[in-house]
Amino acid sequence: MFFCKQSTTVLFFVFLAIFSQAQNDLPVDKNATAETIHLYRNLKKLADRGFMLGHQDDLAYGVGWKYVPGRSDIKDVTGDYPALYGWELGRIEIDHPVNLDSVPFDKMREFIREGYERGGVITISWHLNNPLTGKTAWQPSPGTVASILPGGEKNDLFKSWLDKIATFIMSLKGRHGELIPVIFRPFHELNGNWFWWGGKNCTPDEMKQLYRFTETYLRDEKHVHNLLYAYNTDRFASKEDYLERYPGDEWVDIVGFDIYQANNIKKNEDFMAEFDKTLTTLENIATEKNKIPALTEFGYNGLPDSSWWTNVFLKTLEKHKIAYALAWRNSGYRSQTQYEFYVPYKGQASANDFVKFYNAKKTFFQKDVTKEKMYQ
Ligand code: BMA
Repeated sequence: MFFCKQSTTVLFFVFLAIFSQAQNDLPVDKNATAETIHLYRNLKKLADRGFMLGHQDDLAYGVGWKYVPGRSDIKDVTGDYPALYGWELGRIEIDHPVNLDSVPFDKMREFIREGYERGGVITISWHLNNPLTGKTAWQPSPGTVASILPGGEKNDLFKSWLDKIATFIMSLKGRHGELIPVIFRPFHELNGNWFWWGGKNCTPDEMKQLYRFTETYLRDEKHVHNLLYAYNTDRFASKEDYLERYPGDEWVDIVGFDIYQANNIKKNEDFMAEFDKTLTTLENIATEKNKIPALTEFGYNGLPDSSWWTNVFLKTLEKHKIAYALAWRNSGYRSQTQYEFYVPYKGQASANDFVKFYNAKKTFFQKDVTKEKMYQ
């Protein structure tokens, strides 16, 4: 009897400890809104069972169509929407009414609300112009990052750009007036050399400072509390390589990377080996740091391999634990040889296989994620 009582007491404290640990597991913004905290915790739980499939600009356009209410290439193929919606804020900083991929910001706000109301999750990237030169994100210039840090000649300009980001993010509201949580992934692919903020275009320390400055400014000056922050590299070689520009555990909720397969079916094996290795490293980092692992962008442009979804992508991913995978945009055909799409449209070579991928146990699309109630 005595033993029973004792073990019941022990069990009680074990449960209490587990419960309070879960309750203490907060995003890096300790004042995040209730919905944002729920999203953070639910993303972690979901990753134990599978991953959400996302698509950039899914509701805005697809291959051969633009702005058809309710349409989505993923829905045309599977009958269901993606679970995650990617959107892009490039050019909001220069007060353009449309982003760099021609999506009007007013329409984007409506699409974001639509996806959220269906229970979907929102992630946002920002290919912001070069603040030092006024050129695009892809035109680096020495000293750009240093120029926007405090004390730099463009710090005020950069802050005015962040003001615009804050205004947009805080204009995203659900039916009850609540702020819509957003996974923000600023300065993505930050180990590559193609963006002004990336790779050799600044020092690791400058990047860390920029990440922390951006977050502090949005959170503490602008009082934005509906963001989860994703740290987002491109492909990487090792844990050290991945963490070279990492701003620190207190600045990051989600750890992710972007990866694209080169257009060559014969290269499937090479891609799978690299993808597998990179995912393992990412998972180890996420576990060690108690962060959410994610595939922040992926794609195989043109999808020439009819069984790529199950034979290459899912085959590799199902061995791993990530919360979501975001496919890049379906901007369509510019000519027969110039095209850009990363999910199939109706009739495309990989469409049947994508339906198999949709039906797989580990993949979450809109109907699955609605049931998950990510914001409660
Ligand atoms: C790139 C391409 C471009 C696009 C940019 C920003 O990968 O899709 O066409 O402008 O992303 O969204």
